Amino acid sequence: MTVIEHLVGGRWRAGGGAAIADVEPARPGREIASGTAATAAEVGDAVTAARAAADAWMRTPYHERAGVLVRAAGLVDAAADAWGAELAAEEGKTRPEGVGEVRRAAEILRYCAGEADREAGELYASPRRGERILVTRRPLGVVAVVTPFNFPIAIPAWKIAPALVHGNCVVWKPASTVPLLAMRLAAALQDAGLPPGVLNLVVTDGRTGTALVQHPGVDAVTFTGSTGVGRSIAASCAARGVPVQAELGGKNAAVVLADADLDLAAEQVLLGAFRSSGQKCTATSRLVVDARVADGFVAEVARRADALVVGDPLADGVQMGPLVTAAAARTVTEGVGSAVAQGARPLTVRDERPGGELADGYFVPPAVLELPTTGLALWREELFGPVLAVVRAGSTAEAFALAADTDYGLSAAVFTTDLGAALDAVDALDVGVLHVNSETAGADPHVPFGGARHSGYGPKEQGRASREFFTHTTTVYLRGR
Ligand code: UN1
Repeated sequence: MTVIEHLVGGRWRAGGGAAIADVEPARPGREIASGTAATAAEVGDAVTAARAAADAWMRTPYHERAGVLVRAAGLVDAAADAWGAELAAEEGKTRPEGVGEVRRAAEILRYCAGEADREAGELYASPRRGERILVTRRPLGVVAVVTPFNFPIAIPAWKIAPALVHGNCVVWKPASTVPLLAMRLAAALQDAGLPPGVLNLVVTDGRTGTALVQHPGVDAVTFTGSTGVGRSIAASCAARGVPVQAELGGKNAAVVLADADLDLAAEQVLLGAFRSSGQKCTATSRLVVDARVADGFVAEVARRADALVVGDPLADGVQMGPLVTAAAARTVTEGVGSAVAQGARPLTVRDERPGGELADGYFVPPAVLELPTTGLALWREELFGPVLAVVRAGSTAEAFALAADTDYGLSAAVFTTDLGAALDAVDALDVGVLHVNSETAGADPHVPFGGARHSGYGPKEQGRASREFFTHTTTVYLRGR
């Protein structure tokens, strides 16, 4: 069995903290890895190691830093099948999703390596003779990277790769439920030639994670997770005066208009709502359907949800695995129960869970429920599971108003064959990511990703947007003599 270790100053070592067990959510009796958590003092060692490495790394040419990412991408790609299976075992998403995510991490590493070849600043004219004004970029220093369980390698890659290529050092705290994939990515970067201390990995609980984000040696924090935790991290960063980027929750709507290709819409809504068991901040958790097509469309979505193959994420043909922990499964089950008690009408009928060796797994059946009003918590609060809340709209304008009826603003999807309606959606929906005729989830590495209002705080991630967070500018008034 794999031993969970921490990477500090280029050396792998055991932690001095409490025991941690990495179990399969499909078979919680089976441990994949075990070890001991990092203590606050060890987190401090990691920050010290990062600080010690910072000056040399920031002076390393962009192309040398990028070379490490390119070599790491090759190692990650070569291991995609093996690590994808480990990811599926550890996190619970299906094996094809796990393998796809590992390949996506490699693609992100490669995209970020390309930063070395992209423009590195701006040049302005000067109002004075003999002068130009140059805006150049500098790294921030030591960045704390705090990542969630649901994308154990892709989200870390899209935070760590831009941090590194732009010349920062990193101390990374992954969710303690997914230490194995964290170790795999850190080892790939180390094997690709990253100097000691440039990337440090500490696996620990949230309380010790707080010691990381509040450490005086940390110059910036990037976080993905719940809105509550993200806001408290943002507040503590503001109190210390350090930049923070927080990628938070979502309550994302798919809007199906009367003229939509309904077969395509049903397929995409299913993917958005139930892939990764709905455990994505970009998952489709609300469905707004034009009343004229609602009866048939909603029945079809529920029929397909009931037909999903739920089971061992490693088995061929399985379409949905378990949730990540017993607590997550309980929260989702209770959320559905209280919605039903408040008048929500279940449209899916299945409620059995896999048996046999999966009987103790954290499985929750996919659920589609029609709501009597939008006053229910199921309409407003992120549940982070395979649950789709449906309402009907009397017109396109009402459909957009219902989709916009949320404090969140991460992603949305609109299904229509009318270009005018699609363009109206762009104006009507205050979201960071809008999909026209595709599901609400998904993010390409070369374009900005992130949400509005309760869904995010600070600069966007990915694409060139990541440079906004991982560097700051020096304006150089450059006069020859
Ligand atoms: C995706 O939709 O593929 O935590 C990425 C999340 C998001 C990433 C979603 N930050 O689910």
